[in-house]
Amino acid sequence: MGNINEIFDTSRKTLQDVEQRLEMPRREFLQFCATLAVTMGLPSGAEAAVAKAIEAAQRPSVIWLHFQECTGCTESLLRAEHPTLEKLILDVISLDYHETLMAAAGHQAEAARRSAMKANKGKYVLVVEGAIPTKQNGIYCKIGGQTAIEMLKECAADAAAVIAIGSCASWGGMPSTISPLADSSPTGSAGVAEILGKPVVTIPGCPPNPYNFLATVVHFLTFGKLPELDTLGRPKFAYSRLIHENCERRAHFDAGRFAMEFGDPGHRQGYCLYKLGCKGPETYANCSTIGFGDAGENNWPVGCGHPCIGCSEKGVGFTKPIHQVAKMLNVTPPLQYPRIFESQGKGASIASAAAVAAVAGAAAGAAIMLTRNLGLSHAAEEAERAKDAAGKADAGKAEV
Ligand code: FSX
Ligand code: SF4
Ligand code: F3S
Repeated sequence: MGNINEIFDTSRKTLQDVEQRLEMPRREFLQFCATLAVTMGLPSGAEAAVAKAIEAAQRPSVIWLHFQECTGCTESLLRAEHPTLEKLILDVISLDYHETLMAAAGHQAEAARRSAMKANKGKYVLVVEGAIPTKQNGIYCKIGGQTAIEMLKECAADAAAVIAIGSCASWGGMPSTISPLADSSPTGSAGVAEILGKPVVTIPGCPPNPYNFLATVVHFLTFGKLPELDTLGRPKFAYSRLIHENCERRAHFDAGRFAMEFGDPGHRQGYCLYKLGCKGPETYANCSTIGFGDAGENNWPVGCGHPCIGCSEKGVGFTKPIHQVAKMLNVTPPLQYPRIFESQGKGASIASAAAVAAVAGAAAGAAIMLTRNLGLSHAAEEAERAKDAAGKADAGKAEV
């Protein structure tokens, strides 16, 4: 990766300039910088460095490729508001090639890509959206006469950094789904790192949260380097905690209160979706803490009443059946959670098992207890449902 001073002109511009460019009040801009700093897990006060970097950034050239995907990654980036993310991103970066957004088409577009690559050799950021088909030498995705494999390799050769946005580009995602009747996906879809044979930054999710992408780019602008990554290339600030650890329904899980069917009383009261197949317990992402878009609180799959399908986790999303229950990777509730009393739940409470684990550190024992309790709780709820049904039947008879 190049040195920040070589990549960007760090001469200061004023906040007023930014205000005008973004058509955004200064206070809103600074609030936004603070949000990004918090998303990145930076200490308090870091928003000043973020604001300074955005003020001074001389828009690094970005080449954005699209392969096998639905364009949801780009769409989610363009749908965010307050401030409009696209306004900010288009101010912070120079988007020199993006098939969905650019006005140019055909040979003109390909010429623009090549000239941006030549002018910014070694300095541009390559963003890849979509998986890369590998079967039959990659003929299932061709742009301007080149296969996706060829175009990716050509563009990655002189890039300062490569970012795979979305689950498709990160590890194959939805196009890599394998039918039970086959032993590989129809087009042999692969992720960017697999094709390039080297690690890249990955921002998985289908689509990924736009703030995770923007925070990664702004980290690059602020510190001249990428944020700390895990072994799968994911920024640790966004993907180091399980969704289940910070889920708003977690108290219901700990108390053994589960929705058993879509639309049942538990579902309507916001109970935990574990038994409907929620993959939050085995998916690392910050969906439960930052939400999506700006439509208000709880704007994420579980908040809207649908189990997490693990769209950002390789081996879970698009691999496990949606309604199969998740594997529990961690049984201990976060320390900040208030104690849940057994009497609030139905059947034996998971809280008791989790508390044993927290106090005695007996995670293995707690896991056994937890498994038992999930079973007991399920049985208790089934018995309750049977009782309710019998009650309704009796009431029906009485009315006749
Ligand atoms: Fe779609 Fe992106 Fe999913 Fe894939 O997101 S939202 S199919 S991750 O590449 O456009
Ligand atoms: Fe939330 Fe899903 Fe965990 Fe339940 S299982 S607490 S809905 S993440
Ligand atoms: Fe995907 Fe689950 Fe988040 S389905 S968007 S990883 S809540």
